[in-house]
Amino acid sequence: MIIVDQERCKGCSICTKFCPKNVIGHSGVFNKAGYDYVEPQNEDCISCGICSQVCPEGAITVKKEDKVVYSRPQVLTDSAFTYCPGCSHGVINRIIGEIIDEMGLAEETIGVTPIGCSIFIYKNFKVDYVEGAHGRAPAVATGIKRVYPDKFVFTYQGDGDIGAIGLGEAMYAAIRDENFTIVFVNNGNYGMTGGQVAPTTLLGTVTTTTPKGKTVHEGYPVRICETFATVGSDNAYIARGAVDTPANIRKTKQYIKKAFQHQLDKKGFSMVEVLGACPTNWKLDPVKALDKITDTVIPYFPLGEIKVGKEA
Ligand SMILES: Cc1ncc(C[n+]2csc(CCOP(=O)(O)OP(=O)(O)O)c2C)c(N)n1
Repeated sequence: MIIVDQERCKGCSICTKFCPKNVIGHSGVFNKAGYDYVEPQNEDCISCGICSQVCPEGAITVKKEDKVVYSRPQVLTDSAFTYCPGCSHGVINRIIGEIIDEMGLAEETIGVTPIGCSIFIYKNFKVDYVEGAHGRAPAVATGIKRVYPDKFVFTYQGDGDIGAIGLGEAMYAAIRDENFTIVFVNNGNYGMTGGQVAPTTLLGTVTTTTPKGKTVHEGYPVRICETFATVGSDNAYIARGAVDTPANIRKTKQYIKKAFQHQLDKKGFSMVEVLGACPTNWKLDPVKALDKITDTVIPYFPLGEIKVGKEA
């Protein structure tokens, strides 16, 4: 059985796409924020938990008889996410929350954000956060981790942040084999500022700064993980996941967990890229935006572990 937090739901329809039993549908009722929230339409739920795994708002609790199969991670605050409907930042925040709960890291964690939609993570977690300037999170994280080597430190960044203005800071953290973890979200554009072209934007893509489509004039799309894999320690951990399907969400969670463990084992630099959707700036509904990741983005940015340290 599923319980939907009606006030958290933003009606993005991603749960309805993936429910294997077609249990979930729109209620036709609008919550206080103005969204037509979803609710169960029949009794066919098999408590598989997929709806809650794909929900970008952490709005669905799944129970089997009296047992909770899935619920919102404990480390998340009660406040609703402020991302746009269907934004992948929500799913990625939730996965990180699940891992922090499972690994018991809440008390030890210091998160570092730069500027971009990634910044909102600090409102969503009951852990310590420090905010750096745009692109500078890896420099700030370097200082924190060197002073507090036993704290668990991770940065949470955007693709514009890590691939353009902050490329030097991030790459030098890898070159110096700093013992913290970078998680960055590749949504193919500068999300917060309205969808400008980013280093990861695919050729031909129309953005607010490439109205005729991106060309090599703005640069070939950068495969950040592969580039970083050429520098630094042979023992670094670098992987790329995506959140377009339940299977890929689960795989991405494994990569991030592995990266976090790499840091806890003091093995040096770790980084996970997550391919996500920005439905608002892509001008697609949330379900079609996920299809775009599957059909167009993943073929250019292959998923998997890109650098697995010899001792990993
Ligand atoms: C030094 C500096 N330059 C530019 C900006 C404006 N700015 C704020 S967010 C942002 C884009 C962030 O894009 P990205 O890193 O891809 O993250 P997203 O918002 O897509 O998650 C820019 C350019 C700024 N805040 N500071």
